[in-house]
Amino acid sequence: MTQETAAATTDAVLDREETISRDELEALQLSRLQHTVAYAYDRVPLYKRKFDEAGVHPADLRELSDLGKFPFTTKEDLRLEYPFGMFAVPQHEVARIHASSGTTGRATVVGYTKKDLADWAKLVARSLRASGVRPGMKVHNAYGYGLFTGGMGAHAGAEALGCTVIPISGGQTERQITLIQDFKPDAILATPTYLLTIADAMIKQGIDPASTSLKYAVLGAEPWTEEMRHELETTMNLKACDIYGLSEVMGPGVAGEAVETQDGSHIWEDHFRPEIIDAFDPTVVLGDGEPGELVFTSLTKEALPIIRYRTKDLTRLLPGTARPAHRRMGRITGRSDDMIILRGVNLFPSQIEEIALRIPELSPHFQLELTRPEGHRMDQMTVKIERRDAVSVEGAAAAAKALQQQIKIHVGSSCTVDVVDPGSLERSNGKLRRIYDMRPKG
Ligand code: DLL
Repeated sequence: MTQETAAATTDAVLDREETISRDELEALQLSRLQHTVAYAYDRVPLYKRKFDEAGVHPADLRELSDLGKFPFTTKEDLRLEYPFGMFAVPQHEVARIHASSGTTGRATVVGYTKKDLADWAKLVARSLRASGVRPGMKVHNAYGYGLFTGGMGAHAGAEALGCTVIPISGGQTERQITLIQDFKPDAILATPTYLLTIADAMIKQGIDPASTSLKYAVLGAEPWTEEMRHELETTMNLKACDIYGLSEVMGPGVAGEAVETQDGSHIWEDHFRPEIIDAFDPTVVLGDGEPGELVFTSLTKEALPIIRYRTKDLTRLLPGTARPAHRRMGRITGRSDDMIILRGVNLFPSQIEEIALRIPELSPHFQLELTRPEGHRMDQMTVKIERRDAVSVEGAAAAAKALQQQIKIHVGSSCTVDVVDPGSLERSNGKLRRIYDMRPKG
């Protein structure tokens, strides 16, 4: 597709790299990859040590497939090098630091040079534009500001695109609703579960969520399903697209979804080289289309070059569509460390979301409780899920039975379903916790 035709189909001026051919893109990837690998080796002791131990040298990278010879980087590496051991530039060249809180152990710290920040803003702008956002639009940014990359990352991208940004951050849902009513934004940026919280709170206040000025939602930072997209689009009368990213690789905007196809996020491959590996045998690099763990190598980052970072996110690579040279990623089914193993069956919360939302009596508000009752050797799972407002108690009982059966059929696990009153489960303010693990430790 030429630049003109691409621009015509999307009614926007695209970056040149969005419209180049796959061959041209791969040539760019190779030269950027060769640079990054040498740069990381020369500047970050951890990479030098790991490459030396693995017996590989930057000069061994002659073609893209040679990347498979290089060792992986993990979250543990970043933790061990806490706080700044992975930085490839002196501290005075680091313009910004972000960090992930990390539920266990030390935080993961990431840094950006001025150029990194400019590239990041450009890629978030590219993602937002793909998802329908245009210069001049008002953008309500409900991703959390602070050390989390969501708020400031999305903010800078919306500004770079030429939007008017409303930096509300996450939480204070009543206030969010007032500002949506008063400022009349065109687009909202939030986690899918937080947008659900906002829609829900609107209904409670007697406001029809479909009546607002919002036309686009760009949602990410947690797994969500096509069923959740349908739920949000119909309740709020808007177009909802996915945005993906992670702090270690950059933040939001590693990949973004096109509103005209809504078929998964395009990975911006001029800045990141993705691979899919077998999560259980990482020596196996899988082909396009095959499900496994997503791995990224940065191609342009200065402060924190990242080589073969194991994301733990499970998905697959698909051919590019709206941006033909850039491959898409399928929806993230879950993280390998969020996988529930219930009596030998692997299960992710997103599977429950998918099944539950097909049952009209049930709402998208649910949580999974894992227990191991006294004297039992087997784990048990209870799905606590709210019924929809208008549903009777008898209707709810039938829905519970249906959900239990559907989970047994589609996932293969037996579980208990507890349908609870509307509004009784905790609401999301950002990334929602779905799993409550109450099993005895050890
Ligand atoms: O969540 C960055 C981000 C902010 C992405 C805002 C999109 C929007 P972290 O806190 O480092 O960064 O968490 C990264 O969140 O490895 C995935 O497990 C998950 N994740 C992010 N985006 C998506 C998505 C930000 N679109 C981790 N779908 C990642 C599913 C997602 N999971």
